[in-house]
Amino acid sequence: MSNQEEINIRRLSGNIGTEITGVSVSDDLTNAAFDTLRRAFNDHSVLVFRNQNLNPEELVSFSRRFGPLERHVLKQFSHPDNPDVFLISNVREKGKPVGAIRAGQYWHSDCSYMAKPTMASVLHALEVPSTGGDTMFTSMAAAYDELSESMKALLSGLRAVHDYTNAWDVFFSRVADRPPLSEEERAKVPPVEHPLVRTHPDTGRKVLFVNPGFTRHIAGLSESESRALLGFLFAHAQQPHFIYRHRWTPGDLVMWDNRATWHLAIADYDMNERRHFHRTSIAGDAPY
Ligand SMILES: O=C(O)CCC(=O)C(=O)O
Repeated sequence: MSNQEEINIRRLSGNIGTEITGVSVSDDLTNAAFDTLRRAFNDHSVLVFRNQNLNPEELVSFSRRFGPLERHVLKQFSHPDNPDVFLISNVREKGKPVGAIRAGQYWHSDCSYMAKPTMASVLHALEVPSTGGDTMFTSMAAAYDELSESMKALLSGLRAVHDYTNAWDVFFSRVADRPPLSEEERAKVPPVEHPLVRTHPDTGRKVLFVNPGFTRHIAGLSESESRALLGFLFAHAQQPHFIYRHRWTPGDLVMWDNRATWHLAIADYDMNERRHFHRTSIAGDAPY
């Protein structure tokens, strides 16, 4: 049993991320301990736990404390024994990838292309390359806060279109190992519109809610206006002082708030070395 008194919280950078020690997430967490984690999650957007020895069921039951889970549209990459666990992996068996290969090698917020985007994602590292393969996280709440009042006024009330197939246009079309979505998969993820600035339902903070991976354009603007404004916002949010960069060790468990962050998996490792992760996704609400 992990309880509240043992939990230590250490911030990892000025605007985002905190490391939690004194908790084994496979334990039966007391309500008070869980409340401490939830508060840290809302305050810092990214939680890092080290040395977590978890099987898929334990990962699922920890994740469920935060809310109901959802399953990814790419069903073929579910864990064979537990469909709530999604495999992020470059491992191949009989020539075929066992998990989503090159997942998230571009800035994005998970499933922003759904009417109710994923609230949080939990990623557990099982095998990591000897060098590289870090994941970066950026705070979209801090990025919003730093905009001028005039820019905030311009953005207020705008809506943006998010589309999963945009990731193929901006990224996957350049790599050989991720086939396009099937017609059936496409039909499950039609483009959706969300407010460009959303209010975080738990903290009340305003957050920029567009991302390079899945945001196609800003509704009501011309193509060139939309490109220019998104280009500015994308560059703004990638400034180093908004970012925490996580260097993985096997056993790390990192969870992030997709309502308030983007992340990017850095593709600088030797693809012959195994990088194999388990992920769960906690369902979210429609942004407002
Ligand atoms: O592999 C990673 O580091 C992150 C993958 C990713 O983008 C995701 O799980 O959403």
